[in-house]
Amino acid sequence: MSCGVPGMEDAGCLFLFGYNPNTSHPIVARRVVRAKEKGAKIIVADPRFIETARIADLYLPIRNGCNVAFLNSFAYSIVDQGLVDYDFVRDHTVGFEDWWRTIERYSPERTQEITGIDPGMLNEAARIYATAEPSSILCWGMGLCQQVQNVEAVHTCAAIACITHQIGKPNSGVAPVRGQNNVQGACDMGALPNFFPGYQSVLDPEIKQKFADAWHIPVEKLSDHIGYKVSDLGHLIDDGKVHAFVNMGEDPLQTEPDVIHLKQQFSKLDLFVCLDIFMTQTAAEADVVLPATSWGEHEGVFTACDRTFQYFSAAVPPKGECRHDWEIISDLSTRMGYPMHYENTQQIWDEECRALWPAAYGATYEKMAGVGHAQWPIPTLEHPGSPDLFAGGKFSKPDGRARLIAHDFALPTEMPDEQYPLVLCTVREVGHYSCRSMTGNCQQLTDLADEPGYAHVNPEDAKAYGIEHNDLIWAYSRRGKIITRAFVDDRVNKGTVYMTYQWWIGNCNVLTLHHVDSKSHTPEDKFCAIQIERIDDQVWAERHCQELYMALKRRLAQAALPQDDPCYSPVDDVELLAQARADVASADAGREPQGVTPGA
Ligand SMILES: Nc1nc2c(c(=O)[nH]1)N[C@H]1C(S)=C(S)[C@@H](COP(=O)(O)OP(=O)(O)OC[C@H]3O[C@@H](n4cnc5c(=O)[nH]c(N)nc54)[C@H](O)[C@@H]3O)O[C@H]1N2
Ligand SMILES: Nc1nc2c(c(=O)[nH]1)N[C@H]1C(S)=C(S)[C@@H](COP(=O)(O)OP(=O)(O)OC[C@H]3O[C@@H](n4cnc5c(=O)[nH]c(N)nc54)[C@H](O)[C@@H]3O)O[C@H]1N2
Ligand SMILES: [Mo]
Repeated sequence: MSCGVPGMEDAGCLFLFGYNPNTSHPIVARRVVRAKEKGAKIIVADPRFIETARIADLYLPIRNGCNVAFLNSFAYSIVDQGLVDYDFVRDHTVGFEDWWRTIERYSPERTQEITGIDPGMLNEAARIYATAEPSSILCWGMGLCQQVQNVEAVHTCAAIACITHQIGKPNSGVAPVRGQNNVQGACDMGALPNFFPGYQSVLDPEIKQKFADAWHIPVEKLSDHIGYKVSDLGHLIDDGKVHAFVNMGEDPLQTEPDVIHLKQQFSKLDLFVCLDIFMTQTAAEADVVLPATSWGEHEGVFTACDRTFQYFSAAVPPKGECRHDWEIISDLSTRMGYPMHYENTQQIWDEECRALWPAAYGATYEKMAGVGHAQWPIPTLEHPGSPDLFAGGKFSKPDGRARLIAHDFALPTEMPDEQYPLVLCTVREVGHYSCRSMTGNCQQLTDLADEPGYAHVNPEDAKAYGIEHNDLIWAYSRRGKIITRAFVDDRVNKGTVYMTYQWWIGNCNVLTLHHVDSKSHTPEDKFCAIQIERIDDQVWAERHCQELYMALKRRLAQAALPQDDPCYSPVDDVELLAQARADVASADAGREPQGVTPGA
């Protein structure tokens, strides 16, 4: 983010593009409400009428999968209405003429058929955004990122901020609001295939030498190529390029697209190791599971989405065999031939981060003590930290100028057709978290909403398919078929079904397409083609869901037991399902099965 989260309150306009903070980031959502209270204009562009749309000054019901067409028109409208800050463009950017040669083909009238947005409304949004005082912030989330044209859309958002000079001054600019509490931190610390900590290229000879010296190894020991991305793992196993996989704090068999296929690919691994705090569906397939400590049992530093480092401390000591992730990594490294010894996290922070990344040097544990924090760039011990990344319009290219880059619009990869006439868009809901290992094992939260989860369907679509609220339905795509529960919802647009990706039984990632964009290799989770169908025998369907759920829980419980435990009995999925079926039948004897209570 070019700005800080607290400063969002003081912007004159917040434009939320494919981002649903009320559900995904309640702390940011609070800032949006405060900004509104202080007089900011709120614009929302989302195919769903999300909660923030209720307080928006302008809600743009954009169609699914057309972001680049929309953003190009938004940029066109800014130029067309004479809202460009040409002085800023001249002094701080490069490439305006070339950029305009693409953008000039996207008048709002021409894109209306693609985006569904009325040109008058689009012009008004562009005017509010470009003229807002003292600043505007363009926030985006997964509605932009999990699309085949995600990098293209980011380029256009950045260009829009530059041509209007809504960047490079306090509380302005671009806010890609990172997903989890420490996604930004994982990237900062070099958990990326192309960077060492601090976004320092793994291919730059000088940087390699610096890291080799710090790690006391010859520079030739450092790899001379960029690593692999997790979204490519399946093909890489198929191609014989990956034989072993150490998976740390992810549940790819729940959260990657096209999971049935991925599971087959994982079965070909020679060695599969998982570090997790729960027995997930992925961990259940592993050869070795290394139990890690949870957030309440360890301490360290997170980076928030706005580049703020925050220290957090442990509340309770680790239990049983659990060990800190950093200790497990150190031991793995030592046993693989590179001895790694750290006393504590502060030593790791000082030696691996502050000493090697100049922009983090001033972020000491002392500064972060208590509720303290440090926002990078923070190059010296005296530096106060930098809420505004591009202050004064100085950008990170060698010449200090931003590059304006435009792209033509392209359609999503799998468009609906006669056989699969609906779009599946996968999103989040407030009561459950990602793979659900954490929230799904919490009774209060499963009481709110539980398996098989929900598919949100527009009332007109529901009527056309003969589906009523709470009916169990089939949903299928070219990849697979699942059972789920219909949630008839007038906040979602006609023609698109919305599912959240955390349900184990109604798992939308059985349906999603494994297609990644060419630059960042992010899966196109927001768009694929599906079909739905009401299940005739609802009594059977309710029972079937309970059986599947019970069998899965048993399988995971078994997988968590050591093989010498008296309760351990290796059984296959077919046997487990038969057992679960018998249990559900006996529990049901003499009464009608109860449906799962839908969430509020
Ligand atoms: N409760 C809860 N909170 C979470 C999570 C969770 O699982 N549960 N997950 C965390 C993670 S990992 C992340 S990354 C963040 C993500 O948080 P968000 O970025 O808010 O993620 P989503 O809800 O997936 O998508 C945002 C919005 O994009 C819209 N959208 C879909 N398609 C399009 C499109 O074509 N164009 C536009 N303009 N919009 C579109 C959707 O309708 C949705 O409202 O949330 C984090 N917070
Ligand atoms: N269809 C669809 N799929 C999606 C998305 C979507 O919008 N639609 N969103 C994608 C996005 S943005 C994301 S970020 C991913 C998230 O996907 P995942 O990263 O797979 O999901 P999480 O629930 O975040 O997984 C965290 C895992 O880490 C474990 N864990 C928690 N704390 C610790 C710890 O301290 N140490 C260790 N070792 N383990 C720990 C948890 O038990 C859990 O199993 O899902 C992606 N998948
Ligand atoms: Mo995420």
